Amino acid sequence: KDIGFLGVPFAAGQSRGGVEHGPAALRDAGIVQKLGYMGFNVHDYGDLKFDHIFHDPPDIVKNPRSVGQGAYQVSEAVKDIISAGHCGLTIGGDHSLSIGTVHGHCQAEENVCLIWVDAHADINTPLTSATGNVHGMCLSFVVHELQEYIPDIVDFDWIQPCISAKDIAYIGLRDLDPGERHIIEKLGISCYTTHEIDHFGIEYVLKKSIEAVNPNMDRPMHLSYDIDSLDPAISPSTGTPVPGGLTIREGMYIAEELAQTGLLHHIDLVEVNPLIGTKRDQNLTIFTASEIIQACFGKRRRGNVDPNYKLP
Ligand code: DIR
Ligand code: MN
Ligand code: MN
Ligand code: MN
Repeated sequence: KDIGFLGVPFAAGQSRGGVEHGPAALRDAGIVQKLGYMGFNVHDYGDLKFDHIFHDPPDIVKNPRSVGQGAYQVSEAVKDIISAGHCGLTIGGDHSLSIGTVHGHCQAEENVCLIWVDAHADINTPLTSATGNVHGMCLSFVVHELQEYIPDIVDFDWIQPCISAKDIAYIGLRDLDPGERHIIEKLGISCYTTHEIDHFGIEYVLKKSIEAVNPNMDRPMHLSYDIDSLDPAISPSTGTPVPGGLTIREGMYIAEELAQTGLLHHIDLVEVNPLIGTKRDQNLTIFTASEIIQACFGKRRRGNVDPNYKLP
């Protein structure tokens, strides 16, 4: 498959400036070229442009018009990328953009399942959220079982719920709000927190997570990778860091194993904020993100065989 690359310089789903510079930072680090060197044809769809919305007072969520309209643009773009037969790669931007990527992916093909790698569950409803930040609610808008709990919000009316609780597998969670814990429990969503990773090990956790959503390995998979799933020691430049995160080896293992399934049809890499921390923090976070992305597309720590290699 070719890669359809899309930058999403979007920040209205949370309250810290800078996350809109994530796509430029990863482009400057050469991510498009690196995927090219790996042998992929990369179709660069550019970075989305978002109109500044001058009048966007908070409703039950912050920046409702900006997020609602922005996520719609993302959805349309991802629908085109997947419909063109490419494997989608969206670089954020804050995680509210995944309302659009999941929605667009589900418009383009059926039976999508979702692996959500994050410190957070991002499944608050607008009414359970303590912050009003949509990046902590994105899943609630697309999950069928939660629709009766979602109030009307301006510019969110286009969203068609398209995912069921049984289609979601969480990995790496460690900061859950009470409403989120309740939802995960009540809907029976597959959830392996860092506690379970400590207990069982990443190999078991990943195997069980894949089995939970894709037991017959016949469904297209959507991977939503929040950089804050990783430990702040290796990804400090993010808006809501949580201590005790995935090691780089656990993060790489998840990416490498999912790549080997051959079923990843779309990948989000979100919440890199290149304005947070020192220059070292920023470079480290961008490097980590770049390595994770390459691993998601098949780069392996053991090295990849080059069929054209000739011993000198
Ligand atoms: C918190 C934090 N649960 C909220 N969520 C974050 O705002 O709903 N998500 N940081 O990425
Ligand atoms: Mn092509
Ligand atoms: Mn997230
Ligand atoms: Mn997060």
